Amino acid sequence: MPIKMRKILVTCALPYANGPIHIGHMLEHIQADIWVRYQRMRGHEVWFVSSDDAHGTAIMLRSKDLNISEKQLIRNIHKEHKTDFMNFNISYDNYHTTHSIENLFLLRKIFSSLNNKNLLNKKTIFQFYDNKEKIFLPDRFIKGTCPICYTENQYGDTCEICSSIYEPKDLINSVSAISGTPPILKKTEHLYFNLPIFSDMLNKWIYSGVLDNSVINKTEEWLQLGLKKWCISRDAPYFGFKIPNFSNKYFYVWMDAPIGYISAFKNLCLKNKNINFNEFWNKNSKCELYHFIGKDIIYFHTLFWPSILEASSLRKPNGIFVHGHLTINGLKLSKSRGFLIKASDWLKHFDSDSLRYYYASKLTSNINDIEMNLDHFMYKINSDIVNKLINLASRSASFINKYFNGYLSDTLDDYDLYDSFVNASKKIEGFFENREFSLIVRSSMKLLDVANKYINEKKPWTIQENVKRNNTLHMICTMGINLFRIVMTFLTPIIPILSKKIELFLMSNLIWNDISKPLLSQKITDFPRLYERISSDKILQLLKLSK
Ligand code: NOT
Ligand code: ZN
Repeated sequence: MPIKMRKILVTCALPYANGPIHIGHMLEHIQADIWVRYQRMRGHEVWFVSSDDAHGTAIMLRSKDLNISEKQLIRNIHKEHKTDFMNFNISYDNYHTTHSIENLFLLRKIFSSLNNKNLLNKKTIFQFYDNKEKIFLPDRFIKGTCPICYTENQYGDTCEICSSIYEPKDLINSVSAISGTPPILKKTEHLYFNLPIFSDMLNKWIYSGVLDNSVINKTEEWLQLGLKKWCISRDAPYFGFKIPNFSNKYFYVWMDAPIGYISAFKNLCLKNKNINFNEFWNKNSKCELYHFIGKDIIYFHTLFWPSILEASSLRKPNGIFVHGHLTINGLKLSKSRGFLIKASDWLKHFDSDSLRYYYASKLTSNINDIEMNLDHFMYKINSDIVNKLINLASRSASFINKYFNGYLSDTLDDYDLYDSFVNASKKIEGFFENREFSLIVRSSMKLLDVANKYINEKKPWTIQENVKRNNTLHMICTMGINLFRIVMTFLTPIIPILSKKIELFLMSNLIWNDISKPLLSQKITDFPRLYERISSDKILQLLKLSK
């Protein structure tokens, strides 16, 4: 049955251009990529974009450390990030940067909308200042003792130990993280966006089916506390875009970062003239827009972002898809504690499909953290991919190639069983749509158990030598290949590289709408070596590298 073609724009949060992509970032890009690949397989028009988040104090300081210009730093990092995403087969249509002409243009446009609607006003405040380095300090660059639990060495906005949120002025014995000297309070003028005016709109919007319940709950808490005006300016020195007619002031990185979603798409439209920018972004757009993000940045996406879009007469997203954070062997990934596995290091030991598969086996639509246990990872890959999936194909293929010249039979041994596999697609489609990837993995493995049991019971290897060329053997093995083909089609968005290899082996593409028709009377190739078992040695090597 033909389904209605949808037009969908999908984004991932923009990684900061101040360090490498690690496998914690990759969780989100893989999650979004699986969803995107599935939608493409269903015949929808999908555009998948992201960008480096190239502005802010952290990037400015990092470039100082490295003794290169900010522009050089973000250029180098952009190249690295693009390579990492390509190597994990994240199928971006465009991976742009917020330090771009499109982003500046859109920022200016949105800024003038906000101005025209009188949504901005200036206010003089006192802010912490590093008098040695001559720089105002973002909350993250003030460190001190938590006023609630008295743990030392905590950030200016939150305590990592007791999770309290406080004002930098409440920190005890605070020092600048840049110079180590105690900060002073200094007067400065800033620009504020009138967020509270959007409270009513937000109070309706969050219940309009765009957020999952857990995300609604978080957002409700903030709304009930009451929204505050949002400061969108920063003092020089800063790396970012300058605010027109406001001397020495820059747009706060969180002002131009979300606009990066639009500008990455704008840049794509410049390269591909068949895409109509306005069709996707006008206020009444019928196209769909989804943002994949981590739970640490819900605030920006459920409060600021819809308000900025509303204020600029642009469309709002149809969904904010939020995931939890990654922990590895029970540990939080953390730069400061030196425990990070870089995406590029992962690939020195394992392939990209293995990580994609493992993440899929854990991903759901909720915001719980995702624990990666490396022994479990090894077990999962060896038992699911090698023992169940590859084994089903290889045992069937060996007979087809040995006795039937590589040709599949012209009928199946058991059409009822075949149909039951085809019918599983309905359930799987729902799981993909709703980002219940762990259920896809689980259902696929159940199907493989059924298929392997079928082969075990038919015992093709015991069929007498003299009847080896008979029809029964031929149909049993063709059945095995066909059941494998269906499950492999379901898994294609998750493990695209293995899937490509399987297409070569089957001499036929894995197409969602083709599974109802079995693959018959056609040639397959010799069964290639498809997958290496994972050994505990490799896990140890990876852990050494990440310390
Ligand atoms: N660079 C940010 C981060 O937390 C994400 C920016 C996402 C873009 O890593 N934003 N919005 N809204
Ligand atoms: Zn604390």
